[in-house]
Amino acid sequence: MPKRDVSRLTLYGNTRSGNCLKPRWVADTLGIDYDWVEVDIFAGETATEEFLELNPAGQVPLARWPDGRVLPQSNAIMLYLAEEEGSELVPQHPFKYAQMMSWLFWEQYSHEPYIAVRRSNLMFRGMTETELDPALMTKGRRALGIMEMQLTYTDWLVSNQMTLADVALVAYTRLAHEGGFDLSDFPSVERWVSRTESALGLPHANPAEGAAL
Ligand SMILES: N[C@@H](CCC(=O)N[C@@H](CS)C(=O)NCC(=O)O)C(=O)O
Repeated sequence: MPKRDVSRLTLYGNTRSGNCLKPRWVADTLGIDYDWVEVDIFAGETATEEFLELNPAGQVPLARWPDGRVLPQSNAIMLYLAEEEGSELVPQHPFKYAQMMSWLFWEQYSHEPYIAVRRSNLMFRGMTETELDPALMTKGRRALGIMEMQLTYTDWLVSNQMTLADVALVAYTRLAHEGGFDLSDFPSVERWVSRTESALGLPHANPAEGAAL
């Protein structure tokens, strides 16, 4: 990993990781300047002494400011960037704010551990379908079903516009096909993925075309 003389926000991340792209999309959407440091997880770059000094958890994404502050955790970084900018990605109303937080916690505990992990096992860890824990598919589909229930009735997960809940959840939902999930079983989720990708200015992650980041 190159050493950097930071003079502005630095985001350490890997562009194949949905978690890492979340804060990058928020920074891009809000016009926040940053330097991106690509970290090769599989080459052990999150386990070097230099990186562990920045984040003892040995994980990306990680935000670092010139004054020495560092912040891990994708959802915390997104939230901080958006709140600092007074962005509408964060609802003002306390209950809507709490609803957004509810989705953010749910994403980390009940969505990412199944959908992202299944994708990672297939895409990056060389596992075959038969080697995978069957619970990853069952619980991942359950998560998609919960999103479908909400998105059947509303265009966005919270409120009548995109919030950080949508940004967090689209990160791996748009790549769910790479984990073997068939989004055509969840038509409202599929439409919401396109809507959110358009709002973020992202290319559509088309299953037929393979990975798009
Ligand atoms: N809850 C964390 C998860 C971060 C995470 O799992 N990062 C992975 C890449 S997606 C990582 O750095 N893995 C390296 C490792 O655990 O050694 C977040 O949302 O930022």
